[in-house]
Formats: sequence, C-alpha cells, structure tokens
Amino acid sequence: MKFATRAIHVGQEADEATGATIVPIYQTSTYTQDAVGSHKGFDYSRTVNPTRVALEAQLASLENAQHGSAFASGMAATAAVLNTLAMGDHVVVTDDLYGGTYRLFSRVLTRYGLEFTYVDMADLAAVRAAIRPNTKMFWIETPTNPLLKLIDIAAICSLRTAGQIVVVDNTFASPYFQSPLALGADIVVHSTTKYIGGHSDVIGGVAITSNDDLHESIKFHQNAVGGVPSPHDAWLTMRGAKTLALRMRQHAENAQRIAEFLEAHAEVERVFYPGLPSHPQHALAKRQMSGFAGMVSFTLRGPMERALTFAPKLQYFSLAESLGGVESLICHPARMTHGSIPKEDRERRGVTDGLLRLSVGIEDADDLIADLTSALESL
Ligand code: P1T
Repeated sequence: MKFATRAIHVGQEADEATGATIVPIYQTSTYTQDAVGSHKGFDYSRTVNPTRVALEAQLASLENAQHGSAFASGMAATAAVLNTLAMGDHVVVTDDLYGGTYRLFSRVLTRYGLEFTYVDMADLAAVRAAIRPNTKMFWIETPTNPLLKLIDIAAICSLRTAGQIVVVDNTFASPYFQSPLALGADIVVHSTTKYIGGHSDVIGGVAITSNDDLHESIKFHQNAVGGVPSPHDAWLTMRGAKTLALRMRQHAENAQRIAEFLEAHAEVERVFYPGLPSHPQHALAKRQMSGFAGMVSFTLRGPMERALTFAPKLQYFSLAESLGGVESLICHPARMTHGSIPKEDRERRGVTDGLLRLSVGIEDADDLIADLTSALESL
C-alpha cells in the first residue's frame, strides 16, 4: 500500500459495533467488564482507547513501522522517549533544535541525572568526540528548527554501537518527505501539532518504532506517566493526517517558490531552505529527503530590528508560534520559539535577532509572494 492510501485506510476500518465508516470518537474514560478481568481489550482510557489505537496504527504506517504511541503533545512524546533512559545516561544532541526540547533537556531532565552534550551534528568528528562510555542516545532533529540544517541520519546511525539508540525528531520533514527508520534510526518522534495534524487546531505528539522492546518501554511510560491525548484530539489528528500527502506536496511547492523569490530579493541577506542549490547541504537533502517541506528561514539586510518591524506588515502570514498548518505563519525565533535558550548560546548557534522563520502554507503561492513583496517594499 502506498503512502497516501495508508494515510486513509490503515487503522481506519469501519467500526465493528455500528459500521460507522469513520472511526468514532470514543469519549469514554472507562469500559464495562463482564466479570473481573473479562473485557474486550479495553479497561481504562489512559492505558488504551479505540480512537487513539486507530491514530497510532495510522501514524505508525506512515513511517512504515510496527508501533506508534500517541501523546498529548510533541513534548510529552519526547519526554516519554527520554523516560526510557536511566540516571547517569548521556545523550548527544543536535545543537540547533526546538527551544522547548532544549528546555526539557537542560532544565528538567538534567535534574533527574541525565546528561546532554549539544554538538553540530553535521560535523561527524564532533559527534564522535562527544560520545562517552555512558552515551545511550543520539537525538537528531533534521531539518533543524529554525536554521534548516541537515543531519545525515545514516551517518549518525553508523556511529551507534550496541546499547545506543538513534532518535529522530521528524517534525520538520514529515513522514511524507523523510523516513528515518529506513535510514537506520530506532525511534521517530513527531510533534503532530504540525504537519501531521495540519490545521493548527490540535496539540499532539507521537513516538514510532519497529523495535518491540523500545515500544514496550515507551508504552509503559505512556501509561505510567499518562501524557495521553484525549479521544477528540486523537480523532482530529487522524482526520488531519489523511490529507498529509496532498498538503505536503503543496507546502513544498510553495516553499520552493518563496525561497527562490526571497533569495533573489535585494532586501534579503540570506535564505535557509534545503531545496535551494545554495543550501550548503543541498546534496544531502536530495539524498535523504524526497522533498524539502514548507519551512523557510531568512535574514534581512540592514539592522536586525528590521526583522521585528517586517513580521507584522504581512497580511497572510500570521505572526505566530508553531508551523505545519494549511495557513502561513511567520515567527521571530529569538523572541518566540527559541526564547528559552540563553541569548549567548542561541547566537553562537546562529539564531540571531535578525532571523525570521516562515511556515509556508498551502494558500495560492502568488498571493503569498505578493504579500511578501509589499512588506519588503514598505521596509
Ligand atoms: O508543541 P509540541 O506539540 O509539544 O511539539 C514540540 C516540538 C517538538 N519538535 C519540534 C521540531 C518542534 O518544532 C516542536 C514545537 N515547535 C514549535 C511550537 C515551533 O513553533 O517551532
């Protein structure tokens, strides 16, 4: 079964009880048992819920994997994967990553005795040098948020030794354009809030793997810690994911046009988009991804404050956090999504006050370019 078919059919069988074609929202916390311990496989909705089970099957199939575990947010999915580690374990992490992931690692999980080293994972020698005897995990985000750097997933997997796992946050590429498990990764994480949900109306996350032991461990923590999505949120995410293939093609087509437009504009200093031949890792992007998705970052010429005045001038790009919805957004990472990273660290990694990040939606690209043109002209 091909991707677009799986998105619509896997986990989506007609409801056994009623024949409902669309998986119902099983808005129940509990299930009536015939006798103690005698039930239909469902006992309590933190542990298992039919709507969530359907979503988990659908999302696992999008990564060609055996197992999925859905969570109430991308951060809850990330935390559950980190929960599989033990005190004293060490993680090698991409240095350019979502500010909330950095905050979870640096301000929460270090208090539980986990250790993190942030490196530019494009530099394999730096990754190798960061490995310690207690290294248990490599945490990759690719393309990275917000600088759209590429990490070579297969190359990082080749550094892994027994007892170590590679986890990829695949949020920016979506499963439509990148398959980390096929490149050797052990676990894929998504903020389903983004492309998978696709309509900026629901927060969610998922952890996907084909490794039975890792799945057991993530499932155990999903139930023990309890960061599960509501049945309604699971249903909304599932509905969004059905159109992922169609949406991603349009996101990528629009983003490519916008990246090329910005790169040619006199007011624009630099554009970061893996689909541009000028991207330093364009060759890797072409090898590792089947398309370049919809995120474009850029800097303007002149003083950095121009970034702050530019964003509100746009009509169709809402000034907002998040990404991956059908509507276009613009964000100022230093003050918004990456504000939780100390200024010095942030700037060292290239997330300057002059950086702007676009989540290119699926509106007509002509309208989006006209909007950007008039905002650039009015600077
Ligand atoms: O917001 P939540 O669903 O908890 O997902 C967190 C998350 C995880 N991974 C990546 C790569 C992300 O970009 C995010 C959330 N990011 C934003 C809200 C943002 O605007 O970048």
